[in-house]
Amino acid sequence: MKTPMKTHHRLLLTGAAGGLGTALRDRLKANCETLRLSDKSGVGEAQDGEEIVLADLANAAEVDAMVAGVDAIVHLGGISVEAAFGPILQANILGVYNLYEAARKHGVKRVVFASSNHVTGFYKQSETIHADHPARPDGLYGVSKAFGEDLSRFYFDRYGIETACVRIGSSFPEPKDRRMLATWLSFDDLHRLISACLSTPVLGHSIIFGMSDNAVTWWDNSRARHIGYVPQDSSDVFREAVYARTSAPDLDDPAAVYQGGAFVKAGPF
Ligand code: NAI
Ligand code: 15L
Repeated sequence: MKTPMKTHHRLLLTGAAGGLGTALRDRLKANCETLRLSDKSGVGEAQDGEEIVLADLANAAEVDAMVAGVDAIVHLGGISVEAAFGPILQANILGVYNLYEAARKHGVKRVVFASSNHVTGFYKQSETIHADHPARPDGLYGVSKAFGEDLSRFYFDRYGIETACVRIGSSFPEPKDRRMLATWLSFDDLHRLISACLSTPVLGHSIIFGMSDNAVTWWDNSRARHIGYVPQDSSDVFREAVYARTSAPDLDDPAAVYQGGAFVKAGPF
């Protein structure tokens, strides 16, 4: 992969101990002089080019210290699946507010926010949607990501903090089922997408669906061409293997009808 530009001196990665944080940890060092890693715990020792500032996103003072001195933020931290409202409120709603307040106070002007396809999970798998379609969250998790998208728009309009809301599809080593043939985002493409968000001259407040160059797709990224993201991977190479190990979808099952898959019937917790 072409080496990305070191566009930032000190870049903050939240959720660094999670699945995507772990996948991006080495990759993002190419984008900055120093990568600041944060999570509640579990990031291990700092390696070359890294520093660690642990923080609970729900704790405003800890988040303030986590953000102080960075030039840009890749915000992955938070609850990443459907869950009870209490933890979602703390990590995703209060957490994203604390993050933007700290960014405002410390003059951070660019954020890449890990939003989710579950902001629009109640559109059907037979529909193609783009960034201007209204949110149709498929659960409290999706609602919390929609809140993050709206909050970041407010901080752009009022304070000029640019944000890319990346509605990540399914970012795993391989697509796990037939739905993920449409939603899959390779780790390398995720890094390409974040690099594009960090380096594009004018980001503004943008919504982009995080997907690889999959033949089957429900999402149209034509409103985000200014970001300059060009995916280079595709789920298509996994299609035969996925079909061989999975059965045809039951079209009476909401998980097969809606884009959010099983999330549309998860909970209540
Ligand atoms: P993950 O659950 O593996 O990682 C999330 C990290 O956030 C964890 O390390 C956790 O400790 C941390 N975290 C949770 N609550 C926290 C708090 N209160 N304070 C500080 N840290 C906290 O999730 P994954 O898969 O790595 O996803 C990363 C981000 O991308 C999440 O925001 C998720 O919603 C989003 N996303 C991921 C997708 C995927 O396919 N992996 C799809 C769509 C969105
Ligand atoms: C998400 O938002 C989740 O974080 C991830 O675990 C996947 O389940 C993904 O969506 C998906 O829709 O496949």
